[in-house]
Amino acid sequence: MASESGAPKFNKDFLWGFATAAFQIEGSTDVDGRGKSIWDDFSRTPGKTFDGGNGDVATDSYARWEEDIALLKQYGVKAYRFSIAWARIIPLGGRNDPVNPKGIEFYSKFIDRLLANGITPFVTLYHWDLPQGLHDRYQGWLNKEIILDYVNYCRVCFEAFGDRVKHWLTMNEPWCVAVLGYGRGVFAPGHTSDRLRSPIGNSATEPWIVGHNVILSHAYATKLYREEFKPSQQGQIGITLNGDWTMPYDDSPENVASAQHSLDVAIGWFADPIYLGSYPDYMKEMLGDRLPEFTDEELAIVKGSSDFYGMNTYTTNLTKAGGDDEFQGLAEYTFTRPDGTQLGTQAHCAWLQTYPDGFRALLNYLYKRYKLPIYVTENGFAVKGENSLTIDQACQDWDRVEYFKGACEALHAAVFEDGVDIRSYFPWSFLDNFEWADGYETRFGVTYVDYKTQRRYPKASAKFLVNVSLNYRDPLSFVSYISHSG
Ligand code: GBH
Repeated sequence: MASESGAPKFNKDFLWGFATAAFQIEGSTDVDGRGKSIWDDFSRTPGKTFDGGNGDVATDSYARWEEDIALLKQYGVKAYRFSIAWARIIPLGGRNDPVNPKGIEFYSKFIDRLLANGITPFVTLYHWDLPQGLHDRYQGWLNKEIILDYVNYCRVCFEAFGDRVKHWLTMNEPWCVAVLGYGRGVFAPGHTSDRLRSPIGNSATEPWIVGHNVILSHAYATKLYREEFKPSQQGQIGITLNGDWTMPYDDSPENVASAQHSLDVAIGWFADPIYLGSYPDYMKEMLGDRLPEFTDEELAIVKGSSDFYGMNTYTTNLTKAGGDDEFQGLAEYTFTRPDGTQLGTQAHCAWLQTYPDGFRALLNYLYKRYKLPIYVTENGFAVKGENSLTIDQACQDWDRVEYFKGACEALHAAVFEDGVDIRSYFPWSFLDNFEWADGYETRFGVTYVDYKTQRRYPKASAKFLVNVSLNYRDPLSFVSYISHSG
């Protein structure tokens, strides 16, 4: 961001921190009046998670919240991104269902403790844990009804916490909600056309309907916040989208076009209506009348409904035109270059390799296209085979350090060389935790969690990031710190 003297610098309120999500860490699923979420039974169903793991205990953070905050304080973070479990606040989910005072009390004391330790709460209202009650009542995100229930839930949160929370994220990664939950069927509620996987679902229609209802729910919640809460509470509200950089596999015209097509579906599906006011043309062509339409009145509420660009990003894909995957814009992804070399270091998950230049390129693309300050709300790496190592070995997570080293250099270059206005960096994740369909097999934490004892052990990557966060303001010491570590 250009300063008065013209030299780019980090924003004075830049937030360093770590991120988590309620279902991945809290456990205590049947405590203090919490209702069920769609992930409760889904994760308990045989075959839905890689190792059979579920969310019943996770990192036990509902019980160990004080210990967690003490560790965040020890790390010296300026902010912590966490999510609120809708079913703890309104156990059955709906606008006429009772609010649970114990749920309010839990997050309220949590927020107070963060603030008492000088840590800014950065709150996600929805990170995939839909109340089961709403799924049972009317099929959850498939039904427009949900807009009213989601907005009511948000109102309860703004009223209860908005005096202290100044950073709100309405939704985490709508692409994942729609595609993984209702297209591929790998996340709750597991709808898909693949009848070997699920008796219910239509992957050709449902994801587009779900995405549409998520956008509207987000937009109406923002409208509510801006009209009734923002004038007194003075906070910011926006959505956070997943999205990875794409590069054409080679310079054939089809492959060059495919890189933009995949960005149009991975990111533009949500970002274009929210920031620019319409679905991408490529999606309209690809989907025809399967893509729902906004009324003029809705569009007026959707356009401009995010105060900033919330960015979750992990990797870069090489794209080739072809295949039948509409969720990737009819492109195929690979990490193998035409000469047979790999793009970067392979993570534990098949979809993730290290590629810092892609992070920098994506920051630039998003800033140019959507023209808003960017909050990086997730970025991280799972070391291959980490779960089979001893605790000591796992804490020497040099591939993760290498990943964050590259990411911090890219962040630095985007700010100081490219002039991108970036406001936060939240590595994923504070702790190893329940990695959705991967169960506990895949570890993303900068802190190792021994699930037998629930003890936490800082990994080398935590120490690296803590040191970077102490040095980032001065471009020279930042770069020299990064290049002398790891
Ligand atoms: C984030 O999503 C989530 O917000 C977080 O909860 C999670 O723990 C973290 O990542 C680590 O996974 O096409 O089926 O191969 C990351 C975005 C988008 C990454 C979809 C995986 C490919 C899935 N994800 N992507 S698939």
